Amino acid sequence: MPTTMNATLATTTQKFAEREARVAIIGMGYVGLPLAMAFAQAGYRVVGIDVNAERVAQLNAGRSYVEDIADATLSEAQTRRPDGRPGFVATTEYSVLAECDAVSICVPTPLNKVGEPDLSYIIHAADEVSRYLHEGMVVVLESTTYPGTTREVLLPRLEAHCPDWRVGEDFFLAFSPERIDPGRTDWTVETMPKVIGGVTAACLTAAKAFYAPAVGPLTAVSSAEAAETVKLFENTFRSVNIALANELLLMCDKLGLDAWEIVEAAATKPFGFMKFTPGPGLGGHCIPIDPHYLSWKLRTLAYNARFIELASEINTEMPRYWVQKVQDALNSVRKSVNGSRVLVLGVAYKKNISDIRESPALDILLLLQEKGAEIAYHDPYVPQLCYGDLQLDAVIDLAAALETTDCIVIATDHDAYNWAEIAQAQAAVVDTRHVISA
Ligand code: SAJ
Repeated sequence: MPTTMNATLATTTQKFAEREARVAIIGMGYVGLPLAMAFAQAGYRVVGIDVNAERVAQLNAGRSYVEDIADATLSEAQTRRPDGRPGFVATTEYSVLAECDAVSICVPTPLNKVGEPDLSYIIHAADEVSRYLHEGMVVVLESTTYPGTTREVLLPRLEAHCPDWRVGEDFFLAFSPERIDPGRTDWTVETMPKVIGGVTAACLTAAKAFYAPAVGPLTAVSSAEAAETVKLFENTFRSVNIALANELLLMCDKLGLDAWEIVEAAATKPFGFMKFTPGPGLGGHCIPIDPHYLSWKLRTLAYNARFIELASEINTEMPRYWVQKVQDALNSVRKSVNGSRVLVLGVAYKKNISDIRESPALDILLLLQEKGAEIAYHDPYVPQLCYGDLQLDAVIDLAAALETTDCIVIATDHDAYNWAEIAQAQAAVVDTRHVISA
């Protein structure tokens, strides 16, 4: 009945407007915790749900494990509110959802061993939410996923517990992609423009009312599928352009040109160009993964997303390209890789962070190890490597290591490095970031 629907929607939006709402975030990671802090800052009562009891205990003890969230920010969110009600609290208990007016799902969406979407985290969260779904509740999925997930995977699970309820009338469901970039300070969750799309128009209205007080300017799109696709397009754009920069490097090898010189000069064009640089390959938990969610979905629709596949092929080939450069560099001083000491500088997937997920430096180390090199690494942010066959402690005395190694591979251009000092070393240098030869 339209009046019933409007009454439910009106009640829900009113709660957000008056900051009377209690909201939950599932997944206290690098996306969920900053979002929880933004909701608390906006005046909501916030509860963070995570399956990891240790993380929950750390948060409740006022200790943040997310680099972008200071303990002080966490403690501020935890202080008792002006109305005397407790501020942010973390828990492993999903039952708290019974008293929450809204929930954001910020759980991982990795690829499985055969490179297909792994929705197990989303499905677990959806099943828990559905157990506590109640009238007027707003559910927003933030996890990066293929177009259709919100409507085809989440919605049926939410409806399973309340079969006679209707989405957009009795409860509301939307998708809003996360744009958290760990370490970035110029754009934060509170200022970042955010895209949002509802399963129905009423869902969009409810989700916007939920998010508007806490995040940057909202851009509404026509559906949850559109919002899911926006995120994948954003990150596919990066993967394809990074691959183009890497292929420029391969082409410049054949042409006898310096690819970085070409990129820098092209970047002087004040319009119609966006700078990307060649590198060791494609690391991180977003760019190497997200495009495959899009290409996987299109394969189910009998379409081959060729740009995505080609970009992945070129980007994943780069570690092998750079190991060949090591081989060439050692060969030029009549040494073989087998038995030579090779020092890799930087194993994080990009500079000035500690995250090694999908880092191409790890592939370079593994390939060198396979060829018999005596490998070592240094990274001011990563004291120890436990990654499959790579069980290594970082070298401590970099100066000494530089003097005794046969070849240096610059894999991550952390600002902490003194490149002039490194350039003085006797060893051959393979510079995947063009910081020495700059
Ligand atoms: N890379 C290159 N050449 C480039 C740019 C990047 O080789 O020109 C490499 C990086 O070293 C890294 C990988 O590609 O290994 C990914 O780099 P990235 O700059 O895309 O860093 P990410 O993975 O942290 O991407 C995040 C994304 N943020 C979100 O998904 C919310 C991405 O959308 C951002 O644009 C990006 O940060 C950013 O701009 O820093």
